[in-house]
Amino acid sequence: MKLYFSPNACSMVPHIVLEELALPFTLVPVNLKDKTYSGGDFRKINSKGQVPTLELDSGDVLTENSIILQYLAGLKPEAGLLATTGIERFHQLERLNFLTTDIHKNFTPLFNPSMPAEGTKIFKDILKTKFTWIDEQLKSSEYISGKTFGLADAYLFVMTSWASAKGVEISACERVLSHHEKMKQRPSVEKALKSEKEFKQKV
Ligand SMILES: N[C@@H](CCC(=O)N[C@@H](CS)C(=O)NCC(=O)O)C(=O)O
Repeated sequence: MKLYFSPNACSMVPHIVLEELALPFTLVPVNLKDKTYSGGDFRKINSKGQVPTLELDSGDVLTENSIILQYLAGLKPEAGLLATTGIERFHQLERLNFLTTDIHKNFTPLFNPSMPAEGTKIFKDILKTKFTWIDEQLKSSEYISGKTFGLADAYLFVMTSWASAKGVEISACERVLSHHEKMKQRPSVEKALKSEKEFKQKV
């Protein structure tokens, strides 16, 4: 499999999951500004020009983070990154969906250099509310996916990294912050951070 990615982007989530599942994969960096990669025009791989994009050994190409994550979890269901049956599966997907939509997409304007300061404040305040909701959920479960590490935990790790990079005020979200510290200790997260940092240094 090939994971088309950009360092520190949301593609770090499937990167962590690939490491967690110990699946064989190659990382292919994409320049999101001009939509190019080592093979030329990235839009020929994913016409939306977005990462993550997963190219399977069959040549099939999957896009949309939550779909890629569910596909990967399904390759090794015994790893327990997503419940395979029952209502628990749907509760885990609820959390994942909240992270990929309500949280992720409210960060997008903060990456836009033409966003005026008033707009930035509005999105930061929205995000603070969303992280506070996540913090509340972590009162009753150690992981945002439930009793054990799951897909949503890898997603939350990347979103919390963005909160710190973009100055979203989440210092009161103590459980979110300790979740982040705990995630940093996972070998899969350590490996993904290290290799993305190496790619970033090369760019
Ligand atoms: N709907 C997509 C959104 C992915 C996304 O927003 N990716 C960002 C990087 S974090 C990206 O590729 N941005 C460049 C662009 O949208 O042109 C998904 O869930 O995978």
